[in-house]
Amino acid sequence: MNNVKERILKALRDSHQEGTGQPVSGGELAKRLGFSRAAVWKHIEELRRSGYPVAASPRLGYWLEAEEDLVFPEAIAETLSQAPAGRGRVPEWRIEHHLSLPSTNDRAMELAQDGAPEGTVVMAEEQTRGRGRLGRAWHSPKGTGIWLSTILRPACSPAATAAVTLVAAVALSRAIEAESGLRPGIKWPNDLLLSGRKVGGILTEISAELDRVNHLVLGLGVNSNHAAGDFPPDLAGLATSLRIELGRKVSRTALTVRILAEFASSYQEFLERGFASARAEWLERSATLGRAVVATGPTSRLEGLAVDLDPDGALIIKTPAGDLHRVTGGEVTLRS
Ligand code: BT5
Repeated sequence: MNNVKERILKALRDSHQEGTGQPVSGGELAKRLGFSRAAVWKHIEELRRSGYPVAASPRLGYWLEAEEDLVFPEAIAETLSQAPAGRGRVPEWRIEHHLSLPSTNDRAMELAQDGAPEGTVVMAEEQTRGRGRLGRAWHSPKGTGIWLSTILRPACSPAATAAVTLVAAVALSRAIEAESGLRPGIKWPNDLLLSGRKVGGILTEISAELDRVNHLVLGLGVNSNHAAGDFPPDLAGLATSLRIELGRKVSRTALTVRILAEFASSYQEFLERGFASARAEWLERSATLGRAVVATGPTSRLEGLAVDLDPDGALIIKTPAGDLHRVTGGEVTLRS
């Protein structure tokens, strides 16, 4: 988005946040930005065409409708630069915000290939081809969730990056709890569950050589503001949103700030001390341990009890015969 539009959005948002709920008059905007009223009008029209709900009244001026449904990239960057927890290894988040993309992971992968730095974040209001693992689809309709991917460049082996998904799951669960009071359980390796239904998922993709990671793209999806009827029939019994669980909408901007801040500090700790500290919290937040599970791989099927998470992040399953197995990939289903 260009600078002028960001400044107009900021002026509208500031007036909203001051709690006055007052529209900003065209004259006032023109004065603040140093433009003519006609130029302000033109930019507002463009904002509206790109999907921003700017309301206008000839007598009152302009204001934003449904503020909690909008993500403000500049507000996210500004708040993060002030939050101590946001100053982890990632010195500066650089946020690229789109109204629509096929997949934020695809865009982040392209940017990473072109040399974009660690901390580059791609967000989209909607994804038209959002992806889960193993070629599965991720339902990402407009304005109802957080669809975000970030580029990381950890100096570690490809094998060690599996733990980044688990570190991110802990950070995501923590951020959701801080923002909503709800405490999602983590289902190994990448699902976040509330009331037994999926509220978020993580897709980690890497570009690597045999012993060295070039870059990693961490994709996070959180269903924040879906109403019950917003899920397609095939997800109706499987998925939930923070709004459904809480009975009110959440601010996607505030939640995004929390997610990035929590992740920055967890990631720094992971780089300095390895997976140990996240592991302890993963165990506390786990929705998998102590449950009867079925682990399926391309050619294998294992039933048993999930009993532990090993120091590398592999799930330990105990079969009815008492054997312990390490599971490092594939699918794990909870049995009721
Ligand atoms: C995941 O895959 O859970 C990873 C999801 C990652 C999504 C983010 S959004 C930003 C970034 N850009 C992308 O393109 N992707 C990432 P997996 O464990 O394979 O789960 C996929 C399964 O979850 C699907 O087969 C559905 O059953 C279910 N599902 C799809 N959309 C869902 C949604 N919005 N909420 C809950 N469940 C969903």
